[in-house]
Amino acid sequence: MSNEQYFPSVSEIKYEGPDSKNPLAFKWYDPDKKVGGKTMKEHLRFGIAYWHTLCGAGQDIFGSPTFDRAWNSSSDVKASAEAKMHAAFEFFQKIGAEYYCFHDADVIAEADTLAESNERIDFIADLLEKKQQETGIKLLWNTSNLFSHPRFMHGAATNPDADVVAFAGGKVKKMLEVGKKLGAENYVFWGGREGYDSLMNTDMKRELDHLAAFLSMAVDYAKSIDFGAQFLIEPKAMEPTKHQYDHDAATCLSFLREYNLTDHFKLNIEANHATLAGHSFDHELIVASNAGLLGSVDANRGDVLLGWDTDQFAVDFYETSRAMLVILKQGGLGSGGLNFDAKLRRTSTDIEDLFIGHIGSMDAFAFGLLAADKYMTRYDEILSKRYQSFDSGIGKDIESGSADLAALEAHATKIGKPETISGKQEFLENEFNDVIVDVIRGK
Ligand code: XLS
Ligand code: CA
Ligand code: CA
Repeated sequence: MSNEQYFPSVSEIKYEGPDSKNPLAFKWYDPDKKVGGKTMKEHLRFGIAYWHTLCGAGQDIFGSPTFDRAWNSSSDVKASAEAKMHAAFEFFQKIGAEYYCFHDADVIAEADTLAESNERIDFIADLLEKKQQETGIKLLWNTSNLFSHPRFMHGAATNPDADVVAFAGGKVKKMLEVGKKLGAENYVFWGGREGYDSLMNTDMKRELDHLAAFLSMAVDYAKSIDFGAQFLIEPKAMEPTKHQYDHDAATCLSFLREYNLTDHFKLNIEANHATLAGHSFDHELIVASNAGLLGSVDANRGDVLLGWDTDQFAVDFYETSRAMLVILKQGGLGSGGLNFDAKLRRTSTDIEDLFIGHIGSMDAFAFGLLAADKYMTRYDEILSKRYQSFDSGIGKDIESGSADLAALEAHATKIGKPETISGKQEFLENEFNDVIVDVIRGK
């Protein structure tokens, strides 16, 4: 089975440039092209999400699966995990992604007991290790699914039943070991069902204490097995619970600070989760980045009219350019990357559509990188000019902490009335559009 081609109609995706009309070619993502001293590949560190790309079957809450995937045809647990893995690596290689990400339950079906699930995980982890060695493809991050099984219906780390918390802990322990074995560069904690629907049955304070205790145990265990991956919390405002505890970047930062966890965790910012929280993607990125804690990105988008977690492929050049501006400004994502936590619409049923979706997003982020790189100097100039009154005089005293209210009063009395200064928002928006047009024109 290992040499079977699951995507026979598609060969390795190549860069053909913006004039190409080939839907199975990159128009902007030119992996070895240098942008500001690094190649596009080094900047973007693309990762493929196993759960959507390999496990997604096109079902939604109103309808059954619509995708017919050859690797999902076996009813034998191990045989189907192996087939899915071969399809996965064929896809990763053909699309040219350096990284992938998975939950334990994505790579092999869970069993009823922890012991049996772990035995299954060991089986597939050995095969994944071999595949990684054969192909050079690396693990951006792994994680544990603590939300799909009915046992987690009241949460995992915040479950009111300590037995379930223990079960969740056992699963995380195993996945930390797997992360170490497979050289994961990060480990993600997305808060699945950590949140609540009603305060009638929820002791929020106690649940948050439990969440912090759980995460501290994970930090300690990773240390004890010498697993050096960067830990990441992934904010999300709602879905599946009404109020997720990891609501947005600011809420996560406050939680990490309250429980002294900022030395061990950074944030994994997802575009669609930003919009669920009522924020823009670049807002969430910059909140995390300002704290020095922007670790990685789940690259996707929502839909303004639908308002739920649609996990669509990001294709809006304006939005990816804004996002890449924040990422470039902080000097890149370090051990993080851009993971396509994105799925096809259930009506996009062709096998080629899987490639087309990823190609579009890879191009959109590559384009964003070019636009952000082009705009960076101007952006720095705009911001430094706007705040230049803090570079000397009273502004400098305010920033250094040497001013007091009496000094402010004396200054205000002396100047009489501050000048009216335009924020120039429309001018800057138009200018940013000009940059986008310049990149399109190859200028
Ligand atoms: C769900 C999340 C999830 C995490 C990983 O909404 O995006 O897929 O990224 O558990
Ligand atoms: Ca995500
Ligand atoms: Ca999502």
